[in-house]
Amino acid sequence: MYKRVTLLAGAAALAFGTAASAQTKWDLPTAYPASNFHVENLTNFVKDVDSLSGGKLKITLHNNASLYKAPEIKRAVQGNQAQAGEILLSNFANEDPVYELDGLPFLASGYQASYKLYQAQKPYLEKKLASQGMILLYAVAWPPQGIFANKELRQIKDMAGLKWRAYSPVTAKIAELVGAQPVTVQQAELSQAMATGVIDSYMSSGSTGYDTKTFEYIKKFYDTQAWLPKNAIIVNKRAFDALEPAAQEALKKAAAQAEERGWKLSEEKNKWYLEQLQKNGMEIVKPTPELREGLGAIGKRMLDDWLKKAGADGQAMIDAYRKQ
Ligand code: PCA
Repeated sequence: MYKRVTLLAGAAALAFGTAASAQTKWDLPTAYPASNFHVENLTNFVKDVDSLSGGKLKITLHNNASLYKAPEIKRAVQGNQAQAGEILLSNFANEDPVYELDGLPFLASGYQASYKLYQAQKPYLEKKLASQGMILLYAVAWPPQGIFANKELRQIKDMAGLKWRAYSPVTAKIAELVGAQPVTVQQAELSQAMATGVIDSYMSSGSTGYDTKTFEYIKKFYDTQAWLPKNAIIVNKRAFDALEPAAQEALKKAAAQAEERGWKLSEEKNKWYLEQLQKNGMEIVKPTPELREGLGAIGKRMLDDWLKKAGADGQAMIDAYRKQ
């Protein structure tokens, strides 16, 4: 009798052990809300990973900065506190110039140019992330960046004195160059910053304008189409290596699908987002040639600075982009 019980217990432990090791659970924090197209895409990615892995890899998505705030997500993935995460690459511009490239104004405007820039940037991005113990799963562009402001902006001089919300070192630098006052605020706190008057303007996409109900506070969107920053989904390398090969394949396949779907969704929804802003009383303004010129000159200056910082790798990225 004693023996039988032990055997049964042993078998149960074995079965339990097998089940436990066959299913892996990951956390994936993002700083953006469920309404955001990146998160919509991520939600489908998580479902695809589940089905392609036959239920062996379960990813829990934590949206709206509920698990980690935007600037903390990268470090959480690096330390494996979260096995995967979504980051805005240009948030990490101070760590390495490769993270800044897609945040530079007027280097690549429009989806096609931005996708080319991504192809030129990708090998360097992967190398940098690998040196930090992480793997790039996929990256998707935000819609083109324009300026939200109540003030009439005919030239960059008119931007002086604006209380300017920055989301990255580059957007803070733009404020400095035009004489605005930069305040760094991530999207999750943006509505509150507008409601309390901490900021009265910012540069971002129609997507963020919609997510944060910017139309309740700001009445104009200057459609400058200055650049398309990207969000990237990254994974901790140790966590990835610990997966069974079939689960690794499932993850990679779902990532490739999400990247393709995400770029399309970004472009399609950009039109929709701008319509929603208009429906809610916002004017979509075509920038004057003077404003475009002024911003273009700022872009040129920032690219020159970037090339100095980024050295040979930077030049190689720009050359690869321009050759395509
Ligand atoms: N929205 C994000 C980053 C770029 C964008 O379009 C934000 O404003 O925080």
